[in-house]
Amino acid sequence: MKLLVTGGAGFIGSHFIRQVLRKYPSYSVVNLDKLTYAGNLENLREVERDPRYQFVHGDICDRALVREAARGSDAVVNFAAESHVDRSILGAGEFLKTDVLGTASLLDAARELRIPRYVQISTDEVYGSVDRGAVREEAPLRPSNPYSASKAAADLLVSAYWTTYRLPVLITRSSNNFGPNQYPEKVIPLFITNALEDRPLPLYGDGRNVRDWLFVLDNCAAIDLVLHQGVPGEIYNVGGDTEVENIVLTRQILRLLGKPESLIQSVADRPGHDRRYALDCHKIRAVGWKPAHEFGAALAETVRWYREHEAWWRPIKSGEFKTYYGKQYADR
Ligand code: NAD
Ligand code: TDX
Repeated sequence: MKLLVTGGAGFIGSHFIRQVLRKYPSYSVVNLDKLTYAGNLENLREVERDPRYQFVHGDICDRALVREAARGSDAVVNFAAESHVDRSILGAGEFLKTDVLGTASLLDAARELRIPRYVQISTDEVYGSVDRGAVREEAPLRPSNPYSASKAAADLLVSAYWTTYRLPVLITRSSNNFGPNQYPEKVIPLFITNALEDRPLPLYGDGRNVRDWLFVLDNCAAIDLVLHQGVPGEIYNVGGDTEVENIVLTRQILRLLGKPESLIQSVADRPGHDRRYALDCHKIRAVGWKPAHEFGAALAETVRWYREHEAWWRPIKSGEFKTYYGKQYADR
């Protein structure tokens, strides 16, 4: 099988590429990535000399390039996105371009080239905040912030290409991923690396918002399953079955690092902050997937990885990164 993976230099995409090349000796992967601030070819060192792997530097909005990169592919797996909620609150422009128009460009290429499978990597955030219970795939989309609105728009477009053209599309909507190689703007790597530097951990609002945590390798296994066994036109929720309040998560990280709770700094809440996400995952469980990693052990492994890979995250947390947080968040 020949795969076109987009956004493969980011957090989840790079794990997915490494997992696929390890598991399927006969597969090849073309990775099309723009290398935005979140893209990092360090994440792909393990495979960069593998003759089955090819990197193409470019934008999924570039329709001519996408068509060239996709030619001959058996499937497209689209991870490429602007992915951070706080950045989308500062400005939605890039989110609309990449998440919506970029998805449209990939769908048109898949349609034109008659690619037999298209997998869209989406998120639990498209359902908006879930007060009680858990949402199924048919639930209405009620995104709360520009990021989730752009992802919801992309999902609707993907589904429309099934309804209108019978393009064989599949969508996965996962809960919050964590693990090695996650850009340290997301809460778990931000808090681990801040704590390692004895810097404050900026906890939004009352710290009681709930996220359902999923280890990145479990998400990659779910995407693999949907790619191979999913039913075209269908959407699959992928949750970690581990709901944790942010304050509990924060204390757990500090405990793992042996750092004091005095590092916790309450800051103003994120505007439009979703209180809770919760997915009903019966559908993908019926296909044969469930998370294989226990949250506590996976969090400890993640903490260990950041402790042992300062050379990966220290350069990221200097320069532009510092300015971004210094100006926009820590000091507000
Ligand atoms: P990430 O921000 O770490 O990586 C995104 C990648 O996409 C980067 O390599 C970046 O360079 C690339 N990219 C951005 N714009 C591009 C463009 N226009 N053309 C080509 N490449 C471009 O993101 P992630 O956390 O790995 O998330 C991957 C996907 O999974 C996203 O679609 C995201 O919405 C979704 N998702 C993420 C989570 C999570 O918790 N991280 C949860 C659910 C869904
Ligand atoms: O500094 C912080 N302080 C804080 O309290 C940050 C960055 C976050 N938080 C809170 C906000 C959320 O309740 O932690 C929680 C998690 O925040 P993020 O890591 O920014 O993730 P979230 O907003 O939940 O979105 C994530 O999950 C769904 C990913 O970034 C998305 O790409 C994915 O679609």
